[in-house]
Amino acid sequence: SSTPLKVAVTGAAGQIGYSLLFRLASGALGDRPVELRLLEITPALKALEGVVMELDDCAFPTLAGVEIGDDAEKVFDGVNLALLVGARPRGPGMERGDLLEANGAIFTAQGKALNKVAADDVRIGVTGNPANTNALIALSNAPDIPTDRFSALTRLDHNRAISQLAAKTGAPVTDITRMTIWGNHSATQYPDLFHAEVGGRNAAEVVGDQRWLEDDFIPTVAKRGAAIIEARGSSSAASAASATIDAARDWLFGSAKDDWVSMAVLSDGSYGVPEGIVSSFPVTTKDGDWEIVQGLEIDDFSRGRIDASTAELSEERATVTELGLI
Ligand code: NAX
Repeated sequence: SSTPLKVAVTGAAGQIGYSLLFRLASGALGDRPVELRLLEITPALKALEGVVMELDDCAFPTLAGVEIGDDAEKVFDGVNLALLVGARPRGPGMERGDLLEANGAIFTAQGKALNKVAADDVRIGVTGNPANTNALIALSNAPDIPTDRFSALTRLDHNRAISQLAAKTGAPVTDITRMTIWGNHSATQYPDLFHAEVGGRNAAEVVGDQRWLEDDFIPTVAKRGAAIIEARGSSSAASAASATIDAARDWLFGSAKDDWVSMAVLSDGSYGVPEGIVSSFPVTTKDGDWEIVQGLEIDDFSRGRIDASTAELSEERATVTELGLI
């Protein structure tokens, strides 16, 4: 269809936005023209105008239009895809509860606005941290939008895990399939090599080194964000934008045959993950829908790791429930 896909991006004047917008505008989601709807807080609108000047200057053939604003109900009007990137970073002296509360205000308002004005086919991806619980807050405040239209980003963790496994085994990234991130997009996340494959062979067996898996692979993937801040002096932005695009593209157009992706979605109780939290699972996607991959065997090691991360999500859920955000 040549009607533009209306894509909202929040936090559009931020670091991730600076990479994400140019990819979206240049056709990362396909040949269909894209209309960008960019939401920022009022003090960032001037900077955002500068970014829009640069978007104009790229003369992208697939960019059908750009609108910016600080009013979610206007910006989200009729959007087919909403990428919620903007969030309140953790400031000095802020406790975890303070962070959940500050973001709660953002994601309750944005959930309500999407509920009111988004297109019937809207898909909503949350990148802004704490992403899983922000997605839970947004979906809880959008009662007319089916809950399966919301997901939180664990694709960056997924891609990081693929890259680490490829480096360890000497295989190209294209040979790595069936990677899974379970749980929270946080240091407790569990990147699972027991179901992943390298050239069709079980990854844990190919690696053959439980110590590397526990002491090297899992912490490297889980703490990669901190390592990038340490090296670069600011947090991962281009890779986060790239993962946000990968996640949206696969959601809308489908995951590869015989493979799956990681997405944080509202748990239906699969694999003993408590219902009512937004947790990362292995999922296949097709035509804008996702399904949790069923029937994987979970050994004791994986069980412990999954339970630890989902317990953290249950605690976050309890906190935002107490705060009256969901
Ligand atoms: P920046 O601080 O550069 O940009 C965030 C932008 O959001 C700012 O321009 C700010 O004005 C805007 N904003 C704040 N409140 C808003 C609101 N209510 N409505 C609209 N815009 C609002 O952060 P950046 O590096 O771009 O990261 C954005 C978010 O992604 C952060 O929460 C970050 O923690 C999170 N990340 C999530 C990742 C993931 O894998 N899920 C990885 C990368 C990143 O750390």
